[in-house]
Amino acid sequence: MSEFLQLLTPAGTRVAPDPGAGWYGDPVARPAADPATAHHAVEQLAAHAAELSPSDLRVAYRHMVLTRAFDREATSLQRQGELGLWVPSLGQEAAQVGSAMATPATDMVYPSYREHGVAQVRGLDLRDIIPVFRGTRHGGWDPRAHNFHIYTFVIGAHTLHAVGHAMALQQDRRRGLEGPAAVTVYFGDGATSQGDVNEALVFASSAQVPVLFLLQNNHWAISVPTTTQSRVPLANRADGFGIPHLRVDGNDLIASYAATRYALTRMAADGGPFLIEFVTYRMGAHTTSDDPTRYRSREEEDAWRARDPIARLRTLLTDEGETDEGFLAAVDAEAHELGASVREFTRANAPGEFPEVFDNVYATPNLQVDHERATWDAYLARGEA
Ligand SMILES: Cc1ncc(C[n+]2csc(CCOP(=O)(O)OP(=O)(O)O)c2C)c(N)n1
Ligand SMILES: [Mg+2]
Repeated sequence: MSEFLQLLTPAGTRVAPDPGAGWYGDPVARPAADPATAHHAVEQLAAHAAELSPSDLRVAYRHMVLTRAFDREATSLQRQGELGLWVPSLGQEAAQVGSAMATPATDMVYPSYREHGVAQVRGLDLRDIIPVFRGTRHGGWDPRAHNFHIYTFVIGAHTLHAVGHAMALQQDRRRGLEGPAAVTVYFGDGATSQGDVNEALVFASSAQVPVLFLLQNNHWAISVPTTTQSRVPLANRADGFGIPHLRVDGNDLIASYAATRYALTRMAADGGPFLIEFVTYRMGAHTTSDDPTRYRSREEEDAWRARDPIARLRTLLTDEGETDEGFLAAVDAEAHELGASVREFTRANAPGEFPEVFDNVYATPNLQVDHERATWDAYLARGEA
């Protein structure tokens, strides 16, 4: 029985879903859903994997390479003192790009703080992430522009926001209003120990709202290993909440895409939540303030480097004759240009005044916020800032 769903091996070879299905969990087979058997899931997952055309795979490859280039540049910029902090996504590109490519543009996405690959797929200008880490702007971008919420640094808090959002969608639907189908939320292995995340799972299950929990198990919560967070695979925890789940090779672009498509399709049929655990690895430091050599071995890092998500997809594309030197070189050139443009943007990026910090606190006018805005305006007017 396989540990997780894999459709593309580290050697870059396609494989069929293993019907042993140790990666599949369904504590409550709901009548409205598809016949929720592991066998049925195998067929559906294979069908979703087949949706990815060669051109889609090239798009995915490009997203992953650009994300990595952006991440590498931002890491260097922090080292040069241009950013206060950076949170690397290195190694998690397949889980992020695969799941994001499977998510409709109309569905709201709640990232945590490491989802640069999801931002890239949603169409955010990646440079918009920079001011958050340079300390020049609050939030960073308009969440409505790409249905991509601002980063949340308070571990797990946004899982509750996502569930609340999904409850609103459910209410709209009951009133006969058209709207997006689901909400997705990204969080980490460490976050699963947080009260907020457990409350979010309870509320999502009790209210049966369409929220997709996308758990990136990158094996570490700063210096605490996943094995300390849980004695069972994290996906199995969803059983206790009555939430169906999949455990997926998060370094496998095809499995990450297919699993997300499967989950969203099933949620559309039965309305309830779903959880996917992406088993991946944080190849970089937790943040640029962290030194992973203090708590993990070189052997462990090397073992995961051999499962690199980008190399795996490049091998597949090459072996299937779906790419050539021209395409690979063009993507590399674009990545190089992105790095240069991020560098230029960052160095020129000055602190803003971000008056919008007062704008989005409440939907309607609020006396306290009005007072705070007036105090801030008066402070600026005195010229002491
Ligand atoms: C509520 C809260 N508690 C503690 C922290 C400090 N903190 C920042 S990141 C982190 C670990 C998170 O690990 P995980 O959920 O696995 O996500 P990863 O960083 O690995 O992506 C902690 C404890 C925080 N930001 N918020
Ligand atoms: Mg983690």
